[in-house]
Amino acid sequence: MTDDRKERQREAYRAAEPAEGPLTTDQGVAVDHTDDSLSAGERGPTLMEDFHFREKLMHFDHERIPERVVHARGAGAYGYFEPYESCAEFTRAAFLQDPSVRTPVFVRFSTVQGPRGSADTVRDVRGFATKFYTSEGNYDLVGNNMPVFFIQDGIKFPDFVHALKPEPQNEMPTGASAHDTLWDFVSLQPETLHMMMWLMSDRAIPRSYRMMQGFGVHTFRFVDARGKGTFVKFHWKPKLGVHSLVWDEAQECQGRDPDFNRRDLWLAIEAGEFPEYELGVQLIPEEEEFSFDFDLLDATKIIPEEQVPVRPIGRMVLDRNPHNFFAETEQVAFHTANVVPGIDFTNDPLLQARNFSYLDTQLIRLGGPNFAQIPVNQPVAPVRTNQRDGYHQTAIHTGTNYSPNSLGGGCPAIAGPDGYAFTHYAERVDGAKIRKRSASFQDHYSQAAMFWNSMSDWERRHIVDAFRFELGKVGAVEIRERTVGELAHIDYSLATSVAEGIGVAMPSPGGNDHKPVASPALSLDNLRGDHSIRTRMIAVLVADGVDTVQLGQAKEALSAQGAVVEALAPHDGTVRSSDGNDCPVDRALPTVASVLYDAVLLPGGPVGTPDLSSDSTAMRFVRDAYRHGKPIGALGSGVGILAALEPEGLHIASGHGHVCADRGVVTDTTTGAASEEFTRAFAEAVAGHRYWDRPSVRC
Ligand code: HDD
Repeated sequence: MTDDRKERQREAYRAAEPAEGPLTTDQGVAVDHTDDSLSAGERGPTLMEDFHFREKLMHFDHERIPERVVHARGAGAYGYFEPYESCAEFTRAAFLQDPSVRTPVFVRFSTVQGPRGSADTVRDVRGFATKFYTSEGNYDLVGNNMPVFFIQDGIKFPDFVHALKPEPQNEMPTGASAHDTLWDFVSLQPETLHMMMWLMSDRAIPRSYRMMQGFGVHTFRFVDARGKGTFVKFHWKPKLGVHSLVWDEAQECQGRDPDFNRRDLWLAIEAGEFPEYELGVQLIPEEEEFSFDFDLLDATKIIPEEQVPVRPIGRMVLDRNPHNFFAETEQVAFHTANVVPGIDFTNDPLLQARNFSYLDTQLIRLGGPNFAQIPVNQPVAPVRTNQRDGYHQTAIHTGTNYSPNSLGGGCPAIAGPDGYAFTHYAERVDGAKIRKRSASFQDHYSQAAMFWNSMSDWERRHIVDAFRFELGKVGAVEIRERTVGELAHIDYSLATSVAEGIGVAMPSPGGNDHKPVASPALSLDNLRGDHSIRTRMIAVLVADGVDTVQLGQAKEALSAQGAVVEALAPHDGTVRSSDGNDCPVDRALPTVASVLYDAVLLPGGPVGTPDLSSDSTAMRFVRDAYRHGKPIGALGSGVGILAALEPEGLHIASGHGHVCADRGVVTDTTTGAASEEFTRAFAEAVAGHRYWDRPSVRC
C-alpha cells in the first residue's frame, strides 16, 4: 500500500499557478502597470503613495533568511521508505513493522563548510538527513556520509566549527578545509584524527549523492514493545555503489559546474532513475555494552562491520523533486530529538548536545516557534498541542489551550497506557555532576590506524596527496609539524610521506602500539554496488565524417543498459555523417568538459575522419579523461585520436579486428559496426569506474 499522505498534504499547500487573471498586489488588488513607479511628472521623484512599489520592494528586501550555520548548501528530494520485514523483535517503531506500509520521507543532502552559494564538489563531509513522516509522528535521522565525527562532546562544536569555517578576518577560504585555523585545531585535538582520515579520503568528494553511504553516526537505542532496549547504529547503503571523484577533477568541476551534485540528483529523479538506498542496522544487545575496546558512546568510533554485521531492514527510494527550493529544501528543519516510540537516545555527549542545538537553531533560521507548520515540516500524524501564538501562526485554533481543563472537555487528553505514546527509556543514571571526559574515550589513534590499514594502495596514495594539499596550504610551519607529529601516532609511513611533501622535518616515530587491525568493509574497492552502468554519463565525441552505424549501435547498446549517452561535437546543431546524413549533436564541446562525464567514447569514420585531433578542446577532453582514470573506448579511426596519449604512457594494443582492453581503455580498430564484444568490454570498463594504474593518472 502506498502511503501518499504527505503528498496529499503538500498538494493542499501548493499555490495555484497564475494562469488566469491579472497580476495583483498581496492584497488582491489588480495591477495594470509594474514597470514604472508612480512619480510626480515624467522625470520627477517617486511618490510615497505608490503602494504597489512599496510592497514589491518590501517583500524583495526580506526574501533571504539566515543560512544554516553549517550544512548551508544542500539539495533535497521526497520519496518513501519500506521495511523488508517486521522489526518488532527489537523495536516497536510503527514504520518498521509492516513491509506493505510505505512511509513518506524527505531527504536533504548537504556540504558542511561552504555557504549556500558554494560549489558542490569541495573536499568536505556530506550531510545525509532523512525525515520520516511516520504514522506516529516525524522521525529524523540526521546523519553524514562518514560514520564518525570530529569531536566527542558537543560543547566543542562551536570551537570546531569556528576553526573549520573561513578565517574570521577575511572570510577565506570558501568551501575548503585547507587553511590554518582548521589544522591548528586538528593538531591540538587528537580526537579529530579518525574523522580527518575519512575527510582526506575520497569519501569527501563523492561522485554523486546517489553514490555515497549515510550513517547515523551515534549509537542509538531501539526499544521493543516490552520496553527492552537494544543499541543500534544506522547505515544507508546506496544501490549504485559508492563512487568518488578524484581531487584534480573535483577542483575543476567547481568551476565547470558548481551545481554538479545538486544537478545530478535533480536530473536522475526527473529521468525516472530514482536513487535508492538500503537501510541497515548494527544491533548490540545491552548486555554487550562493554564488550568493545572502545566506548559505544564515543562518536569518533565505528563498530567494524566484520565485528557486528550490518543487517538490512528496508529500502528508501527518492522519487520526487521539490516543487520549490526555498519552501521545501531551505525551510526543512531537522532535529535529532525528533524520535518516535521505539527509537531512543543514548548518553553519547555529542548526541545530547545535538538534541539541544537543532531546535534552537531553527528559531533564528525560520524566525519563530511555529516552523513545524511549514508544509515540509508538518507531520502526517495528527497534531494536537496546547502550543499557540508566536510569529507566523497559520492555524486558527479554537477551544482551550491548557491542560488539565474542564472547559474543553479535558481535550486533548493524554495518551493512555496502550503503548502508543512515547515513553522515555527508563535508563538508570547515577553519578556526581562532573566535567570530565571518560577514560574510555581516550584512545584517538587505533581506529584512525584501522582506517589507514583498510585502504587499498590507490586509496592510500590519495590520502597522502590530500594531506599534502591541505597542509601545503597551511602557512604556519609549526601547525604543519604538529599535525605530522600526530599522524606518526597513526602510521609512521603516512607521517613521513606527508612530511616529505610539505617540507617539514621527519617526525619521530609515534610509538604507536595499536594492533594491525583492518576492516575490509571500509575500502571503496569493496563497495562498488551492483556493477551496473545505470545513469553513468558517457560522452561520445563526434565530428563530420563520423560512422553513423558505429555511433548508433554503441549509443543504443549503452543506453539500453541505463547509461546517459551524449554526442558532443566542436559545434552545436548537427554533424554530417559518413553516409551523408545529419547527426544531432547534444552539446557543443566548449560548453562542457570531461569532468562532467564518467567515460568517453570515440567512434570512427572513413580514413582521416572524424578529425578531432586538431581540435584542442576535444583533445583536452580525452586527455583529462585519461588522466582522471576514466574509461575510454575507441572504434575504427577513433583509435587514432588516442595516439596523442602515448607520451602519457598509453599503450594502444595493435591488431586489426580485435577488442583490446588495457587499464580501462578499450579499443577496436575494426571499421563498420561496433561489435557486441566491444560494447560489452566498454560497458565493463565503465562499471569499473576508475583505473588508477595508468602512468600519468592525476589525482
Ligand atoms: Fe549537525 C545541521 C549532521 C553534529 C549542530 N547537522 C546538520 C545537518 C546535518 C548534520 C546532516 C543538516 C541538516 C539539514 O539538511 O537541514 N551534525 C550532523 C552529524 C553530526 C552533527 C552527523 C555528528 C554526528 N551538529 C552536530 C553537533 C552540533 C550540531 C555536535 C551542535 C552541538 N547541525 C547543528 C546545527 C545545524 C546542523 C547548528 C545547522 C542547521 C540545522 O542544524 O538545522 O544545529
